[in-house]
Amino acid sequence: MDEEHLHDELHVFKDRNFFQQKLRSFFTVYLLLALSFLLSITLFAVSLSRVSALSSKLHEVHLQRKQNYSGTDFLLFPCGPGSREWEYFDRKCYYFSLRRTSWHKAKAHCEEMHSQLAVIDSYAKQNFVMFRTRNERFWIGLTDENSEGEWEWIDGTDYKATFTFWKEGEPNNSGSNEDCAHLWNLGQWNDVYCTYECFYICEKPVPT
Ligand SMILES: [Ca+2]
Ligand SMILES: [Ca+2]
Repeated sequence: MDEEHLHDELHVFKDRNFFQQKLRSFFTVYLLLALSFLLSITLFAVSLSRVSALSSKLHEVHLQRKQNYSGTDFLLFPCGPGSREWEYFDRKCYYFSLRRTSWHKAKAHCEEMHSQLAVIDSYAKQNFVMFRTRNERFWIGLTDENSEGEWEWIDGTDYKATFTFWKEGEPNNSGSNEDCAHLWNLGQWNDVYCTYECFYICEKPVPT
């Protein structure tokens, strides 16, 4: 082997060596990239499963709370935890207004709240409302606007067949203009003109 040939051989060997080194470093970079890709995929999958586990846990808690409402919360707030101004009595919910208004506006306001002016059809109910109203005047759902002297409960309850609690001498249709009933002194009923402004009682069934 002459010197020139040896030199050439050395050169080729150097080139090959350089090429192999380059290849190795490329391979390392690709391996690292692939590894980091795998790692991110794994992390993503783990976090996704954690999020879904958390959301199903939340759903469970929400369901439990809903079920609890029919238990303890129902005993504490039978008229609904979101409507604490409603008071429970004998399977119904009652609202005692804080503002005075006419009978017709009171009727409309009760209807807006998916209820009606109270129909006092028993002594037990009368006892409940008169204890609560304490001599203040409160409209009830009783009127003789349609026909003078023919009293009618707004829900169609038969007036003649049910309990009444008129004050002595009432209803007297004073001034020929008293067509709406309210609770008066000691919770006794009085007829007064319908544009008179007083408090009012709304009632509705217990929400299911
Ligand atoms: Ca009248
Ligand atoms: Ca009267």
